This record gives sequence, structure tokens and C-alpha cells, in this order.
Amino acid sequence: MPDRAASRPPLDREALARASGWRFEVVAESPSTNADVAARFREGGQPGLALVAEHQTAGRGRLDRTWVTPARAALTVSFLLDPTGVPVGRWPWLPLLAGVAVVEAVRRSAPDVAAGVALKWPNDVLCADRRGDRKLAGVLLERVEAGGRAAAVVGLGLNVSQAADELPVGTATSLALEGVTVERTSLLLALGDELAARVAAWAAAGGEPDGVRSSYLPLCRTLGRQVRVQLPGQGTLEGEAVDVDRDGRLVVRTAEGERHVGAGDVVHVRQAM
Ligand code: BT5
Repeated sequence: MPDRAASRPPLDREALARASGWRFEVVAESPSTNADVAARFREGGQPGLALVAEHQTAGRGRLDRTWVTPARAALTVSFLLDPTGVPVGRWPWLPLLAGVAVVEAVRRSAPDVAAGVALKWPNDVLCADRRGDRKLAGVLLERVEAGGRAAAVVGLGLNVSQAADELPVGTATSLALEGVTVERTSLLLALGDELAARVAAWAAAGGEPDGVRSSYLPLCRTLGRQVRVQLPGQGTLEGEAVDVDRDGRLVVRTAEGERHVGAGDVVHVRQAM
């Protein structure tokens, strides 16, 4: 197979070093930027770090799943943040807020696909085209504790220039496959700006969800759908997704009444009538 990485431009480290808001560090390779950032925090690292890997070799999804991306074809980045003043009970909004930041950054950087980009609860970023909804990006939030301190690691994987044969699953897509060429450095800077501004506004409100919820709801393509939710542990739930409550939980109207779901994998079955 030809070395496609060689034909893909590297991230512009100097432009990233000049960015305000985050201390960007670019590494050639990392097994998992989330794992590396968590380790840095345990060693005394400070919030504000954004670690980016040109090639992530053992990327993690939720529930021990994997996240697979070739060198220089995607953004694989983890942000270390300390939402000071936000009670831990409000932290479930953080991955949803990160999803909103990804959608807005993609819309700014790739206006041609803006209308098709949306979220599947809790935080998959989808892109709709004539083939249906496909996964463009994923968010992995992890809480780290060390020495009496706690921080959040917000990991983002965003497919940029992969060809179809470079995607690990048929349900995935990349910006290139959606017909747009996007330069990764400016996309990453837009992502950093969106995330920093949204976290700052949310933290300034003490984690009150009203602001983030009103940004999230219009982007959430799960609402109004007939869904099947695979719950953590055992069991599934079926019904119509009708809302996301103030705790960030999906509200599903089932035959047995409304259920509020805090975690799970959602399948969009069809548009509810
Ligand atoms: C996610 O998990 O979507 C979270 C992905 C987070 C990845 C970032 S990259 C930087 C940071 N460092 C890490 O180690 N991770 C984070 P989940 O919802 O569990 O989805 C995982 C599933 O998505 C897999 O089981 C595959 O089916 C699919 N998948 C794997 N790689 C993909 C890709 N590149 N594009 C689309 N889907 C993918």
C-alpha cells in the first residue's frame, strides 16, 4: 500500500504554539492521547494542556472499544481541564458540551457540510449524506484524580482525510468522503477556541446547564427519533427520544412511561411519527 501519510501535511506546530487558550503539544505518536494526558496530570501536569498525536496507535472509545485512525488523516487530541466551580454532579454535561464544540468547529471550517453535521446522544458527531447518518467524530471524557485534585480529560477523534478503505467500520465517514478538504491545523484551532469558550461560559455559570442545553438540543438528531438504547450492563430500552433533561440524560418515552437514561448506546431506528 502506498504511504499515504507522506502525502498528508503535518500539523503546523508553530501556529499551534502561538494559540491562546491552550498549551498545544504535538507528538508524532501516542498509544492514546487520553491515557497520556491522564498520566501527565498524575505527574503534576496542569490544566490547559492539549496533547495532539499525528498518529494514535491504540486509541480508546467508550467501554473498552477502540478508535482507529491512520497517521495524519485525523485529529486525535485530548484536552486537560479543570472546570473549577462546577459541582461534580454537573460534569455529565462536559462531553455533551464537547460534542457541541466539535459540531460548531466543523461548521466553521467546512461550511459546505454544515447543514449535515449534528449530534447523536450522548456525543457522537454525525454527518448526513445521501447514504444516511455516519459517524464523523467521537468524544471520550475521563475523570482523573491525583493528589487530592481532579481534572477532566476530554478526548476527541475527528476523521478528516481518510479514504473509505481507511475507516474501521462501514458506519464511519470523514470530511474528505463528504467532499470537503479541510486543513487540520486551522480545524484544531477552531476546535480549541470553541471548547475553551463553551467551557468558560459553563463554568462561569457554576455548571448550570441552561446555556449548554440550549446549544445542545437543536443539534441533537436523536430527539424525535424512535430509538433503541443499549444500557450499560444488560438490557435495552425502546421508545421515542423526546428530550435531554437538566442532568444531560436522554428522556425516552417507552410503552411503560418515560425513562431518563444517563448512559448507553443509542441506535436511531426511524423518525417518530
Ligand atoms: C467514541 O467511542 O466515539 C470515543 C472516541 C474517542 C477517540 C479519542 S481520539 C483522542 C482520544 N484518545 C483516545 O484514546 N480516545 C480519544 P464509542 O462511542 O465507544 O465509539 C467507538 C466505536 O466507534 C468503535 O467500536 C467503532 O465501531 C467506531 N470507530 C472506531 N474508530 C472510528 C473512526 N475513526 N471513525 C468512526 N467510527 C469509529
